[in-house]
Amino acid sequence: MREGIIVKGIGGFYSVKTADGVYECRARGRLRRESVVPMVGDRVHISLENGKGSIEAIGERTSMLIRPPVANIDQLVVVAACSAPAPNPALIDHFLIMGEIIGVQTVLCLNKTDLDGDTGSEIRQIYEQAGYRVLCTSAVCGAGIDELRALLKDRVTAFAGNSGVGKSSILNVVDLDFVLKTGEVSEKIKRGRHTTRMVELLALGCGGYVLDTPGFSSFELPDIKAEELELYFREFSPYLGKCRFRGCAHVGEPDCAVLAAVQAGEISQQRYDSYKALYYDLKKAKEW
Ligand SMILES: Nc1nc2c(ncn2[C@@H]2O[C@H](COP(=O)(O)OP(=O)(O)OP(=O)(O)O)[C@@H](O)[C@H]2O)c(=O)[nH]1
Ligand SMILES: [Mg+2]
Ligand SMILES: [Zn+2]
Repeated sequence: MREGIIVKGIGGFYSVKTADGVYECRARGRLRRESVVPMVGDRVHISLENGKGSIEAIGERTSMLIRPPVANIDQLVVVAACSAPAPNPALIDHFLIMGEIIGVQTVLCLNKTDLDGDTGSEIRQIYEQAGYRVLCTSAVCGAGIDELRALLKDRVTAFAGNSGVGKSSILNVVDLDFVLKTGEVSEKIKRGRHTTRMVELLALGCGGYVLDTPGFSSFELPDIKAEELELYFREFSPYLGKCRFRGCAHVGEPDCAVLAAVQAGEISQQRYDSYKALYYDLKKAKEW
């Protein structure tokens, strides 16, 4: 019996990386009968017989993403570009909320600092104030790449962010053995599709794995209640329970502690606006 991690899965075949190489495996009938479907990221035990590998057991999952389907991520890096495409705060917040929901360490990476450093500093300030670690990178001039590599070492990290922000480009400079496809933003918008498609964990030369998640140009709201949303804006936490009304939604009620913090500059106006927009979206989704 060998231990490994599923790095890729296509049509019932799984590539399992073990200490002595990658094996193509199928799931044992027993697993299928128990309707346990192996996922990329699963820690598994495999057996080998006549060169054919079988997944015998799947370890308990510590985290799970549904789209893209991947298990046991221990870190999420949300990538945004300082320019081309312009940063989209609503989308950044959406990905950060996903990180809060699945409960993994989440870091914001502002790429393309070579194009517009000022926008980078502004956004950095907003998200550092909100309590996130922010890295500023450039796949072109190499800024911030050493810091990013240190962050990825020995961890399993998913990269998320809209199409064209440079996820694949950054990974290609983090690990020079990577040859991920990258594309021109304008070309992609024209053809209306993403450069990155397959769900695959890539082993880093320095240790650890990364998942180059395909970009999202539009997104679905996470499956949460509007009333829960306050829990996923981490900088709101010191103020929760301090509003005049129990069950205050922080969208304009009198004596709201969250709104007071916004007015005092302790919570960024942009994050608050993002909260309100998402709150109303979630409310509406529920009514439907
Ligand atoms: N100036 C500059 N351009 C960059 C940088 N990083 C990436 N690019 C360019 O941005 C474009 C998109 O980069 P990709 O790496 O394909 O973006 P992606 O996030 O992987 O996109 P999807 O795979 O579609 O989700 C390419 O033309 C890159 O050369 C950067 O730091 N600075
Ligand atoms: Mg890509
Ligand atoms: Zn309130």
